[in-house]
Amino acid sequence: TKDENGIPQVILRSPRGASARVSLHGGQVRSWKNERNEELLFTSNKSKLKPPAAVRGGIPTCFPQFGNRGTLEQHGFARNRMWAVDENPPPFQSVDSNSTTFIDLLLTSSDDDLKIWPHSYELRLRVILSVDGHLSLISRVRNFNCKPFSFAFAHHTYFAVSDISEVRVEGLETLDYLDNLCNRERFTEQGDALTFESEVDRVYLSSSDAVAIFDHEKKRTFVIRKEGLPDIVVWNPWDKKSRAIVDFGDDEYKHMLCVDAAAIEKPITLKPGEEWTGRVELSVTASIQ
Ligand code: TA6
Repeated sequence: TKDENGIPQVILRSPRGASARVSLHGGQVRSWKNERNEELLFTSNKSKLKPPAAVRGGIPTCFPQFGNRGTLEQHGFARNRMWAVDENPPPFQSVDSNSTTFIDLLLTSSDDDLKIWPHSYELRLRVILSVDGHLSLISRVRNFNCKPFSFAFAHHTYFAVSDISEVRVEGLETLDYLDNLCNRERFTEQGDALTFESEVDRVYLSSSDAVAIFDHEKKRTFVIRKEGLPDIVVWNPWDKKSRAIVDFGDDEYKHMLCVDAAAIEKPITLKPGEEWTGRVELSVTASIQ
């Protein structure tokens, strides 16, 4: 189908009523709803929703760069390109196809992009919605070059929360992190859970456990499980930064939190013909707090 701007999109539905909406613009998950049709992802009311602008919300695919410390647009170009439906992808690792619905998308190097990032690649994304409404993203990057290339990667996930000051994140205890607010200096997390009372912009390193986001007011817990994506980005712009972001409402920071499965500290290097796979599974439960 097409969205309100005529952009092709695919809607996945689970038999119990959960759904996910994936846009070919950026290979971006734009919506993920639970069985009560509640929207679980945040999108700014001020976001422009059509190419070439980046959509400020949902789950942008950040490739081949994360952040804006590089030569490419913020978070790389993949999030701003039109992807294609991948009719016959090389077999993905086992996906239990009778208990899930999924869509395969593909982005390959374009002539224009080769001018700014001179590497031939195939980026494949499989978005999976399971029977019980879990959302999985499996990404694969293959090097079609004649020489190695390196890239950073993130599923930049904007979770919808009822009130950021009532949110707690667990699973990052004792990890080191790079603090974007202190020119990426390295610190160690001392707290026993992450709570929020000001801007946070960090890359937690080599987190292997699941990460849980407790939304106190909604009595809801998001759980993030991942493979092949060693880092976790945690970002809330708070009030001052929100005012500085043109397509972001001044008080929208209260209702969102980015927690991104990512590979940032150590970029991934692929030799010609090699392929990398990253996988993240998002689930949400009515939590007993
Ligand atoms: O660390 C996350 C981050 O790089 C923040 O510094 C902020 O720039 C944010 O991403 C911007 O993401 P957006 O989706 O708005 O481009």
